[in-house]
Amino acid sequence: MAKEKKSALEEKKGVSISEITNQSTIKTIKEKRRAKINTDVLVSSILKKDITALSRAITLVESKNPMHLKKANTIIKACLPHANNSVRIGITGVPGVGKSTFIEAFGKHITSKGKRIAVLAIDPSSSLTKGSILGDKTRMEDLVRDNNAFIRPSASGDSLGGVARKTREAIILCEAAGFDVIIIETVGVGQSETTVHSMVDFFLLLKLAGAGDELQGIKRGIIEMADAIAINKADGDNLKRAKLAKVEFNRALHLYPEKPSKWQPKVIVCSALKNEGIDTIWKFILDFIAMTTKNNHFYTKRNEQNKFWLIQTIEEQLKFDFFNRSKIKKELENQLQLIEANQTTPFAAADYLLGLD
Ligand SMILES: Nc1nc2c(ncn2[C@@H]2O[C@H](COP(=O)(O)OP(=O)(O)OP(=O)(O)O)[C@@H](O)[C@H]2O)c(=O)[nH]1
Ligand SMILES: [Mg+2]
Repeated sequence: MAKEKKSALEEKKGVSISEITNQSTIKTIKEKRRAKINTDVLVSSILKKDITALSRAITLVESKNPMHLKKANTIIKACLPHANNSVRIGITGVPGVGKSTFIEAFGKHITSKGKRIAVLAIDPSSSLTKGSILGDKTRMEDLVRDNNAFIRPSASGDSLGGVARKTREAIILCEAAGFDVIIIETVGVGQSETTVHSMVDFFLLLKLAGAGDELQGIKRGIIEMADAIAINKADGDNLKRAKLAKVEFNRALHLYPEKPSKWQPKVIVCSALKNEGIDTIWKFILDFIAMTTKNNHFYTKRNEQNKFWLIQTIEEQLKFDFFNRSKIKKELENQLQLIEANQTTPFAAADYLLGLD
């Protein structure tokens, strides 16, 4: 086909095959150079704190196009030596608890201290609802306009693992772009809190004061993960209930074994809407960083997280490669039918599929 094209062209323009080959070689070299220059330019722009370049790089990370992913990998590799120097904070809480309002107030507080903040989100439902960017951006109006803040809506993806990987890579890019504080927000759904916990230094749980039974209906694991619990909407009529909830949470937290960080989780009441208690939370975070860098837990945890992500990435990749093999796709269908007809067992079918080359 290519040959036919070349001879047709040859006829038309009267140029030789070798000339054409040379031209196309030059073209590929040029393309390669352009691709290289693009990534080089993007990296140097990111390092110069250029937000547009950062956004473009994150878009490459999130792309499904293999060429884009290749570029993304090059960029991440180049950014890696400039990463690792921010405070990573995870924020979780049920829908409506006030995460966006909180992040707006918290973000403004951080930027008023002369620091730069990036907000990323992991939203397990985003592939269905197309993310909550609209709501977030209107709730974070001031922060969106702040030059020292960068807000990126949640990546969508087929699996939480896939989305998480993109977020991990976005963290690296944001750090290379000189952000001092990175917030990873998630809605308290499914496994997303655990995922966020595995990529942050400090984990903040936002809660609402309920009608007494504060500890009911909360996944035990989340409380165990929290470095601080902020009872939000502690304003107006709600203040008294919020304070009662604080006592109850404090009591409950003391029943948990000591954390490896030796940090005693804090409980605080706050009002994101009225901007109350926000400064105290930032102070807690600074205390936490000071304490855990001193006792080395900060670095140990980041190392542990990196090891965890290595295994996690391999697992994801293996799974992806396996299920995308055409032979497996076909044979899996057959095996599923055999299972339905009671002619094989899930274990025998798995053994068979795993044994295919
Ligand atoms: N009274 C009071 N209302 C608040 C406070 N924080 C948030 N709200 C209100 O609670 C509602 C939900 O706030 P959001 O910030 O959108 O909550 P969210 O957790 O981001 O919600 P999702 O994005 O849906 O998960 C809004 O109407 C806010 O104005 C607060 O401190 N006090
Ligand atoms: Mg929100």
